[in-house]
Amino acid sequence: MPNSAKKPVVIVTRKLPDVVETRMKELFDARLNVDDTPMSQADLVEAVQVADVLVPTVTDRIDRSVISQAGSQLRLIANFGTGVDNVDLDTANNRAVAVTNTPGVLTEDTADMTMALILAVPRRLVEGAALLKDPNNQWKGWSPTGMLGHRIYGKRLGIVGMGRIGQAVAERARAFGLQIHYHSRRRMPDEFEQRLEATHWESLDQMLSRMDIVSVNCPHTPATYHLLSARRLRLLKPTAYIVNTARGEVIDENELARLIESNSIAGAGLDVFEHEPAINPKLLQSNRVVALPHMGSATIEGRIDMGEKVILNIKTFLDGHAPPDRVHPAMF
Ligand code: 8YV
Repeated sequence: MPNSAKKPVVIVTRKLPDVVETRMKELFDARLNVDDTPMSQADLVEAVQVADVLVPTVTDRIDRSVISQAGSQLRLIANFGTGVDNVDLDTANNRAVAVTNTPGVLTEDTADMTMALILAVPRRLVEGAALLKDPNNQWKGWSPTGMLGHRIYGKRLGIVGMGRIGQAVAERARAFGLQIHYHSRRRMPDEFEQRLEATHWESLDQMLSRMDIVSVNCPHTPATYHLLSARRLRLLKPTAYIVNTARGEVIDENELARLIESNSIAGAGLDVFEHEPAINPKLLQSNRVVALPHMGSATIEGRIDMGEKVILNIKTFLDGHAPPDRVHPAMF
């Protein structure tokens, strides 16, 4: 039977896992980016002039200029990702373009990566591995004072942002014997605080000055831009470590680099950067920094789940129902 109904045009800005793309091609008039070349602002404008639905990622800046040049057929921006700081939510809302994201499905992977960095930096995992892989391998065997790092058991972990990922980090960290502290817009229920023996700090400043490890797990919003400002970073103890798997913009990266360079903090585990893909070179030069290429949610399972969520949001929306992961400007 010929299908005379025109399928909605769905433009996907980056290459997604094959199974996700196959399903999108079945359901929609999907325009895919097979060679994964990031789209320029001009490409994005061209896309929103023909797409019914745009599927961008963190690498696309869907700003006021792009959205205001969209054709009237654009009705949904179904972000492939949880953070929506790449989308101008207010402009989308004013133009009656709905926005959805993919919460929940990358919580565990991102929390795992956070925990990996919490272990890797104080225990010098990357330095140790590099020592053996160095073609001029200088390792002379075990020594009582070789490769000494710092114990994490019993140390104070301060989690900035106790949303889904913050909570998943807290659960893991507790099992490793860390003391859980947190600063968050919303205080957690008593049950959570009691079970994890978690201490809530009303004052971020006070928490920062007392922590051994700080983990950033809040979204990037206008309110959290440089939340860890130069002033606040200077409150950290010189023995403190900082881990960020959220967004680079939450930390003043240049000040962090200065503090690392001057030994004013002990180290950093960074999966995200303020001006990706650019990274302050001082961070890359330091042995006390473990830097990763924004791979917190980079598991094939997670990326397929994210694609599934994108498809579900598009389908539900186009069928005339409220998509499960609709984002409203007031939520951020
Ligand atoms: C994603 C992320 O890989 O979902 C997020 O907010 O930061 C990442 O884990 C990326 O956003 C995909 O667009």
